[in-house]
Amino acid sequence: MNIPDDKLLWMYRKMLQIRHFEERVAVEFEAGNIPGMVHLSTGQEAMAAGTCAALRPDDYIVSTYRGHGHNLAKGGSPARMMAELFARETGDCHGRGGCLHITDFGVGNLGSMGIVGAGIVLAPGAALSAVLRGTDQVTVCFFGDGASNQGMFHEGLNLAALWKLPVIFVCENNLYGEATPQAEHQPIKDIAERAASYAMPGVVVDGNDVLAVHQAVWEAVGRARAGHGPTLIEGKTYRWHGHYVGDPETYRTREEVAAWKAKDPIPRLRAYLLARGLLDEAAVARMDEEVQAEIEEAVAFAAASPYPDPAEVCRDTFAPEPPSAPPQPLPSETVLTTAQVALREALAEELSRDPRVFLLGEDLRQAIFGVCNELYEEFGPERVRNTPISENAIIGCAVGAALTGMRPVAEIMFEDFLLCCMDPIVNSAAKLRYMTGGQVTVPLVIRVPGGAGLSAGAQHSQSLEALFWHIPGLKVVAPSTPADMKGLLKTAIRDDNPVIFFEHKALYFEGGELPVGEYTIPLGVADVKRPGTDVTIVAFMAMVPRALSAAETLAAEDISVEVVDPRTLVPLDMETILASVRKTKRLLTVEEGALTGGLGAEIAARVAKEAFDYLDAPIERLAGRDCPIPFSPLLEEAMYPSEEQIVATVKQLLGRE
Ligand SMILES: Cc1ncc(C[n+]2csc(CCOP(=O)(O)OP(=O)(O)O)c2C)c(N)n1
Ligand SMILES: [Mg+2]
Repeated sequence: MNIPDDKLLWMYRKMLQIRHFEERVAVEFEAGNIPGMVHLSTGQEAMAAGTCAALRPDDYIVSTYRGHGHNLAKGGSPARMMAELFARETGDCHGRGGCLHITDFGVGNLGSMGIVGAGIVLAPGAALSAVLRGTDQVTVCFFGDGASNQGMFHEGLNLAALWKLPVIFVCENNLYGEATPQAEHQPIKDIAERAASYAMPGVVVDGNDVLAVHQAVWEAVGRARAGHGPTLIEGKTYRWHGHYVGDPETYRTREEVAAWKAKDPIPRLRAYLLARGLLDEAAVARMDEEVQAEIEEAVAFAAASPYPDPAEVCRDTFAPEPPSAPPQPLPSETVLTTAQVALREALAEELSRDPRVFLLGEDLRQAIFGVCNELYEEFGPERVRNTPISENAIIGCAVGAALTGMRPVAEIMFEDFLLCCMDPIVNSAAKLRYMTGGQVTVPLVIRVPGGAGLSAGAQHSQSLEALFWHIPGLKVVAPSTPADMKGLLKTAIRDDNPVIFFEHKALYFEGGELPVGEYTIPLGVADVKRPGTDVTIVAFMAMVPRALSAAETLAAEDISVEVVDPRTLVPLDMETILASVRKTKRLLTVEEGALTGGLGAEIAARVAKEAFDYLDAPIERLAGRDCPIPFSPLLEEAMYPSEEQIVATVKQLLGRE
């Protein structure tokens, strides 16, 4: 391979920059100027420089907590990265990310993952997004030898290979995962061997030979851009420092470290450049001085920069709301239909309206609840994407695509399976905007059927809304009628934040009035499903029809119940709930999820704080029992608040037992 002279010099300078930057970081860390932990890649510079030399500015990388070198090689600013490590407002992530999460979106660094292996499922999403947008951008995913044992490695490589996505998986095999040598964490020596099981090329290179790294990546990039799919490249390399600065390093010998230092990639390339006459000793010294001066400037910039303002600690948890249009009345003409039809209409309208929207999930072509079945026929397999049974890859892919300009709508087949992909949901989707200091937006929707009533047993029936309400950075929608489902789903798809959209299975086939035509419903606006004056019931999802039925029964006894359906948990319309409680002076919450730590607990706490003086009775909560969900219909029904219990509790609140 004939590497142009300017690229050879660029790689030399880049390795030098990474080396000086990181060695200075070690000094500043030990001087107490950098909080937390630092993970250095000293010794591995050829991997970052050789790889990124094969990329264009508009290509993407997904990085790791050992990512200073990746960021510099992709074009990141040493000054902003040093300021980030110094925990300053001027840092890349405004002090929200630190060493573990160095990100410079502007140069195509989509993020550094502190979770081992997490990036391996995001990279296929960025690559898919490029394909769907019709560009030939490629995505490089850096990860370590240890990460190749994660389930996400399997899911990510399988999906990328299956869909022939333009990803280059670059494994920096530095022979250790923290303190564990490779021989103790996997039964193979060459991780690249694993490529064979995904029918993709697997290449082993000397990771301290920048020219070998560059050549392998260059070829892989060529294949990826030409539509021939991903490659797994393994570079054998070594980190000179421990896993982190201060690591006691009891797991390796000084001799081993010395032997690898003798294979330092920088003098190796220098010798080649001197021999080729591309550099002379004077030029070498000059370049070294220039790079040192640049690092000196970076430190001075960082040290002189202000710290972030503690008053802004929550900034960038969510993307800013677009200016809100005044709420529109829903179309007055309605048809009697099901939630399934309402959801399908919402998806079809948004797919037609916005080319950035696409659907992905398991069995979308012929699903159990069938919301997407006809959409597959109508919009085709590119935009309604059937996936392998790989929940991490489904959500990871959606996150990667959302970061890079698409608006994916992922379906997880049952709510219980959300627990199989908690990492991409909670650690990636919910946090990426915040921990990058607001550099990225993650506009994705996760639709998920849940709840009980179909004798589906403990692993297909849970109501986990409360669990996700607890995660800052996620919006949570939990509707109860076909009309709300349609209007809220359309809004969720247009939202710039990750939204979990809970759909109750038992409501799919319930009849309901659906407004005819185009409309949306804003998130964060509760709906008073029935006005009343004596007691407020705040009910959720399948408990809304039950509460309405109880209210009807109670009306016959001259008890007037107001039923409030919050419809969304994040944002939560406390104003409507408080206004109702201030009027009725009594509150009952009714939900299907477990009582302990449930939705009612949070609402009760907020009402007790904001409207204590108005309450004429203690707040009551009815919820699912604190046990797993049983199979037998009799037992299952005993799990949940019955209409009779709702009636009895309302009477108790009024002292009319
Ligand atoms: C899911 C997860 N498990 C464990 C850890 C703790 N941890 C951080 S780095 C690391 C070693 C990873 O090794 P490797 O993938 O080889 O990367 P390297 O650190 O060698 O660059 C571990 C176990 C983590 N951050 N995330
Ligand atoms: Mg390692």
